[in-house]
Amino acid sequence: MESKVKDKDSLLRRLMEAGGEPVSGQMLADEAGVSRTAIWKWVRELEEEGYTVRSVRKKGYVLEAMPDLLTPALIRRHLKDDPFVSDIIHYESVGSTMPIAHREAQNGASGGTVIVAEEQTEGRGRLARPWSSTAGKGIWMSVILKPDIPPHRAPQFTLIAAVSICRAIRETAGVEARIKWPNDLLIGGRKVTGILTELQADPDRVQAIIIGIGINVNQETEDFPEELADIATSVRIQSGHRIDRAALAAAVLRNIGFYSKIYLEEGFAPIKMLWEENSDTIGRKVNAVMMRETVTGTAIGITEEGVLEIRTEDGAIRGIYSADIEPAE
Ligand code: BT5
Repeated sequence: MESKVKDKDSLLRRLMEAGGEPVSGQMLADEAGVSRTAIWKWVRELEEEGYTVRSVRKKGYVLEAMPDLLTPALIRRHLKDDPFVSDIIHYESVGSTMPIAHREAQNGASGGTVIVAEEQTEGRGRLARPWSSTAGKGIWMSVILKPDIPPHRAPQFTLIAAVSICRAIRETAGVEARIKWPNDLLIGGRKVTGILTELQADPDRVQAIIIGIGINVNQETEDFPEELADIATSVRIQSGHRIDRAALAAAVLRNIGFYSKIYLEEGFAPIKMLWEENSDTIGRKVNAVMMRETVTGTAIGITEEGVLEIRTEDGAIRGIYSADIEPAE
């Protein structure tokens, strides 16, 4: 069904739905119950937001080009009727999307709320490590989930997110990312995505899970700061073409919705299987570097709890809850 025009955003949706065909200004005005001048003003506002709208004499308005932004309208265009995303809150520039998502979750935002920014000035990884979030080049977002699960199952959502992002990158860009336990995605051995899962919980119940997702999308090599030059990559560098960030963000969200549902209905087994299939860690000899010790051995799998299992030289199996994984010689 066509969107009914009542304001600037619904006008935009209507022009998008027209798929390049002109839509008459008079018809839009009648439908919205406003003057043709009011429609023209909304068109001007859209142009200020970066849309190109052509006015074809006697025929009406045609949407010719869309800006490269992660606004709700541009992401939703690719989500269609997908039920997972309840709200998208878009910022031009923020310190980090994480504290904003925590605040929204506490203030009653529902599961499926997404905070997304074009730029982060204080993006962060685990242990407060910095996360480079160049303006307009990546997807920097936090997804709020409110599943009814006990807190010890929350880390599994990092794995759900990893599987979802792999599939989204494959669908959108046609390249294969591999998962490096627990929270990195690599392409060609370089980091393309980092995931940061945080929790609001009572002792026995999760209040909210915040999944922070950073995906390098359209950076060129020279866009990365020097310290990342040898370790980071982007989907664009690896696929050889520019990527529609809004389409990729939508694919990530759709897949997170899809796999969360499978997980909540069928348990962790299907996720574990997909995760192991996409894993860069399983079967490799690794050093798991932790605060107090380093465990060396072969990564043999993950447990139901998302714990990495390593078989050490003496044949013992060690469960690793949190570590940085390096290749071992
Ligand atoms: C992570 O931490 O990989 C989690 C990153 C999560 C970022 C998202 S963006 C949206 C949301 N808002 C935030 O503020 N954060 C989340 P960790 O495993 O600790 O890795 C951090 C390390 O990755 C750094 O120490 C750098 O070595 C490297 N790094 C930093 N920026 C990078 C980038 N853009 N691409 C690849 N590697 C990067």
